[in-house]
Amino acid sequence: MAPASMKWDQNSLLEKNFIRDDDERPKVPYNKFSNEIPVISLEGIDDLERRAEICEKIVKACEEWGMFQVVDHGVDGKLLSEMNRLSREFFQMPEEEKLEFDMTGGKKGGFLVSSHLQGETVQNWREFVTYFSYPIRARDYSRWPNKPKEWRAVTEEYSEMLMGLGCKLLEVLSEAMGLEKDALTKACVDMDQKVVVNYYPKCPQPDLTLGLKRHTDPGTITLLLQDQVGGLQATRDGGKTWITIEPIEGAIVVNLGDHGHYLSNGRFKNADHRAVVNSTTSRLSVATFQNPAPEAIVYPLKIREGEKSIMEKPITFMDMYKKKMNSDLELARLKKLAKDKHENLEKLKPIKNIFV
Ligand SMILES: O=C(O)CCC(=O)C(=O)O
Repeated sequence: MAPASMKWDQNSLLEKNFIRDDDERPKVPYNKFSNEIPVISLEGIDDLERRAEICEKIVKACEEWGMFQVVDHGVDGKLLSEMNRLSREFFQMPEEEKLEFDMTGGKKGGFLVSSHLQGETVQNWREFVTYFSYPIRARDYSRWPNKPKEWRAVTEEYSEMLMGLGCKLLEVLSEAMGLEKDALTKACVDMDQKVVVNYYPKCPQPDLTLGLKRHTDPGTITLLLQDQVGGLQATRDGGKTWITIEPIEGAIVVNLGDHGHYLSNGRFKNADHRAVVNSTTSRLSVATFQNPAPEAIVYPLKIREGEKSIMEKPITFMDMYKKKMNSDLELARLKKLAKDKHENLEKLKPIKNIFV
C-alpha cells in the first residue's frame, strides 16, 4: 500500500507533520532571485592563461559561499534536457509503478517519499529517487529504475559526464591549495557517486514547510541540475538570511560539502542550503554527490602558515558521516522535546489560573 504521504494534498491545509517551526520557515520567495552566487564559464579551462582566471573566480566563490554555477562546462545541453525530461516522466508515473522501486527497509537505492531519515520529526515536502553510480564495480542495477524506457541509458551517460566535471573542478581546487592536481581526488581514494533526483510537488501552504530542510552535504563536491522554477536557497550567516539561486538554462550549480571543507582546513565553505516549495508549480532537481570512499581518511591536506587544524584528529569518511547523521537527529530530537515541553506548559496555564 502507498504511504499516506504520497497523496500530496495540494488543495487543503498542510498536515501537521510537514509544518516547520517559525525559525525554519522560508521568508524569501522561491522566485525572488539573487545574483550573489557567481556564474562562471569554464570555457578554455585547459588553456593556461584562461585557467588562472577561472581558478581565481572558483576559489573566491568557494571561500565566500562554497557555491557557484558553471556554464560552458562541457556537458551536452541535450543530455541535461533529457535527464530533466525523463526524471519528470518518472515522477508522473502512477504510484504503483514508482513503488516498484520502493527503497524503504534500508535498500540501497530506489524511490522514496519525504524524508528517509528515521527519527526525523518534520517531513520534507518531496519525493525522490536515488541510485549509486560509482564505483562502477559496486553498481546494483536492480536498484536503478528501468522506467521510463530510456532512463537507464541516459542516467549512465549523465553519471559519467558529471563524474568528469566533478574531478575537473577538484583539480582546480587542489591547485589553488598549492597541491598536485589530483590531490583532492586521491584523498577520496576511489570516488563514490550517488545521484538523487528530487521532485517537489505543488504545495498548498509553502510558507509553512520546506522541500528539503537546511543542510550541508557530507561529501566532497555536489553538482546540481535544477529546472527553471526556482527553490534552491543558500545562507552564509547561519540561517539568519537566505538568498534564492537563479535557475539558468544549461547551468550546473556546484556546492562544496563537509569533506571538501575539512580537506581545505575550512578555507572553502561547505555550502549551507535548503529547498523551498511553492503553490503554483512542482519542481525538479538532480543532485550528483561526489563522495570519498567510506574508508578514506578525512583530515586537512594543507594547513596554511599561522593556521591550526580545524580537526582534532583524522577519521574515516564513514565515521564522519555517521557522526553527522547522529548529531542532526539528536538536534532534531532535542528541538522537538523543547517544543513539546513548551506546548505542555501552555496547556497547563488555564488550569493554574483556577487556583490563583
Ligand atoms: O533541490 C534542491 O535545489 C536542493 C537539493 C539538495 O540540496 C540535495 O538533494 O541535497
